[in-house]
Amino acid sequence: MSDSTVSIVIPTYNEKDNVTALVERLGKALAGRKYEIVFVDDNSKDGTAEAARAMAAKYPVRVIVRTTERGLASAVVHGFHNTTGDIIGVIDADLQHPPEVVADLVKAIENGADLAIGSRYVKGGGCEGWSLTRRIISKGAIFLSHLFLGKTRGIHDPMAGFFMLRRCVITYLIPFSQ
Ligand SMILES: Nc1nc2c(ncn2[C@@H]2O[C@H](COP(=O)(O)OP(=O)(O)OP(=O)(O)O)[C@@H](O)[C@H]2O)c(=O)[nH]1
Ligand SMILES: [Mg+2]
Repeated sequence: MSDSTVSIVIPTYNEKDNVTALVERLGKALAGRKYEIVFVDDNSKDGTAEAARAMAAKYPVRVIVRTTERGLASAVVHGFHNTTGDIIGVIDADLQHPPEVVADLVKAIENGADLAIGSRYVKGGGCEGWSLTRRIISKGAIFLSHLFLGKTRGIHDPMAGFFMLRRCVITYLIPFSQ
């Protein structure tokens, strides 16, 4: 599966200052692989979409701007529908999720996992020196549960999501017919 294409979905709302560094760091993490980066921007007023589009000159970046719908979870699902990769990932744009870890998550999928989840920083803690397994904790899972299991949506959570999965995992859950 090492020849697989990786699609990274990035939901954005007012992230102009972060998208350039994010794409550069993802580009390094995924160097030598086939990949695409799909931004789903909800009509940010700070020029996020333009800054992301500017990266398309040098990186495999596409930018989708939604004007009639808003919201993180639906932006991610919208992104999923606009990917082509066998491995699909989601990362926040605000650099709270280290883009370098994407390489580890891809490897976990290539080594047989259906889903690889990275946690982001924990307040008062930190994850320096932690093993990847230790870092793989609940936040991404909570995000996924909100996405796919409507009844969990009432639970208050920042809805952070940093994960990667095999395409077949979501084709099972979300019909891709559009
Ligand atoms: N398309 C889209 N993206 C969003 C929306 N809200 C947040 N985002 C993006 O989703 C990602 C996560 O949002 P954050 O605001 O960082 O959420 P968080 O990490 O839980 O909260 P903070 O601790 O404040 O950073 C970021 O890339 C945001 O730009 C939205 O309504 N639409
Ligand atoms: Mg954040």
